[in-house]
Amino acid sequence: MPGIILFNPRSANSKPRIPNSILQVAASIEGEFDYYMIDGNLEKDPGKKILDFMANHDIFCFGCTVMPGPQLQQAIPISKKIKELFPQVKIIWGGYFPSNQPEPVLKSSYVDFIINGPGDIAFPLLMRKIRSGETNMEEVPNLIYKKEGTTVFTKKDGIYDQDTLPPFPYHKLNEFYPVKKYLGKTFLGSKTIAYHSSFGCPFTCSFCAVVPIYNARWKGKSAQVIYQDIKFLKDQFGGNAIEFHDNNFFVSEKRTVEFSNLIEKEEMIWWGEGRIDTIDKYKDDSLKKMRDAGCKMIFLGAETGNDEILKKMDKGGTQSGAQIKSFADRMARFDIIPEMSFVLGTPADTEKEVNKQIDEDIKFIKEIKSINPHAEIIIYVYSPVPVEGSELYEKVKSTGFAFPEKLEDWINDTWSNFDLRKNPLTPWLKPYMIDKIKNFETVLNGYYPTVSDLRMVNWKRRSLRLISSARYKLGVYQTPYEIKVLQKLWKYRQPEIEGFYVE
Ligand code: B12
Repeated sequence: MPGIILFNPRSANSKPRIPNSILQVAASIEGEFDYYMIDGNLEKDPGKKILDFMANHDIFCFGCTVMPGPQLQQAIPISKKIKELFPQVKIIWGGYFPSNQPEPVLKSSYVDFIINGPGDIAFPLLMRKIRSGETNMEEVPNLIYKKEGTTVFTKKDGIYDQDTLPPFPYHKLNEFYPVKKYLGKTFLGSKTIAYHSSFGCPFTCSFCAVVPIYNARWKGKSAQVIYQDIKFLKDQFGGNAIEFHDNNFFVSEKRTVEFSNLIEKEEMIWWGEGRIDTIDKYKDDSLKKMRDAGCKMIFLGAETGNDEILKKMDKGGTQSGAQIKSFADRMARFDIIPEMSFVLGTPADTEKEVNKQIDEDIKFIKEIKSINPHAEIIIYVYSPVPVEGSELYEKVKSTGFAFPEKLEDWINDTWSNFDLRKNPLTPWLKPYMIDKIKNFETVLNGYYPTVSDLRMVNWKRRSLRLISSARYKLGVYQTPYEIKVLQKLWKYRQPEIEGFYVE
């Protein structure tokens, strides 16, 4: 039976983790279509593997998951080559990049269809229509494609009831790549499971790529279903820790506590992403239960200590600078590590204002560390996402900022680092501002090395702290080469770039 290739392009210098994007897509066609999973994180030359496979098998569709950033380095050239050598093969892209940037993707003329958001219903229906030679795709939900030069967006479905979706075909993945290979060592455990238990987020922060796709909706699997899946991965493949990859795992206190009650006896350590104002509403008993059940660290979007800017970012909810500080203190009392991410360098009317805000955010971050020295700090530089109509994005556009219109331009030197949110080259951010942010980050990571880098043994931590202390205390961040040299020598890992996986 003609088959489908599902491709997970390589993510930059990070250890492979369970490719949930293509695994969930595989679940939607399991038993109906033959499919082959190819993971760029585990293939020396995935392009050659895919083309050889197509030359020797009857393949009618190539499905590729694409996040912005390094995954484009493989997704673009491989898709282009396939269209050249196998023009009859339909190329379908899904994931955050094509969903948020459909025009350059479809204008490339080698991507036929984009799955806009969840593909659980859209993909099997699209496959059936393609197999039966149908050309009218209007009834396929969550689809974007070109029709006589016009971009067609079909009806967007609400988020599906996650408990009703088919189980992930881990057995099938195991045929292509041993699942054990994906359970890497992190500071959470020696066999860390990457698991995704919900879609979307109830909030509309205007710097977040989730918003244009899910529009403040959220749906999650029940605690029971999550527990069953995790128990299966523990018993079958020896998983002993969990990274929840949800955009917002902690939306429901009831679900979190229910899951904690279920997972506690399994003695697994886990990490997930949540909101400060949501979790701050949790009862002390709930936080204690979470900690007792293995919740060690929570990734939290703190963004900035400036309430005006939180408002401009449509952070919504009740989050404030004062709450971020009190929450850092509260988390210390429950021995849960708050991993707070900050977004520096948002646009303002004058260069002076942009620079002043960066100084304030640096001062605020140091306050958080003095309140809770165990708080982990992640620093991002604001890189625009197309949240049309939001005050922030309108401001961005007014500065003349525009995304590349040509797909290949997204992998040229200028733009390939754009989405890493480290140096986005936005018009209002001057190079000296980026240097200040990066130098502060170096000194901060020198004085407080991340707990997640297992290779940073104590004597290395103490040495880094020693040489960074004067700079950190005096606020002297220029040219911190002595710290950089040691961080390079000891291959210091930043979790936001490389994830937690060390082996
Ligand atoms: C796991 C993950 C990673 C992993 C890599 C995972 C991998 N694929 O190997 C690591 C840690 C390496 C990583 C790194 C980065 N990531 Co990341 N990552 C995620 C995360 C947390 C989960 C993705 C996932 O597995 N979701 C679960 C699956 C089931 O959902 P899904 O991908 O949405 O898939 C569904 C649909 O989208 C659709 N679909 C998706 N793909 C496909 C393909 C086909 C063929 C079809 C039919 C359908 C389809 O159907 C699926 C089922 O319904 C997401 C946030 C999130 N919760 O989704 C961020 C996220 C995608 N990453 C993000 C970013 C920015 C990055 C980095 C650039 C960060 C950095 N500064 O370095 C790097 C670079 C990545 C790269 N390109 O190499 C952003 C993207 C923002 C944007 N502008 O679009 C996100 C959205 C986080 C955020 N909230 O901002 N990431």
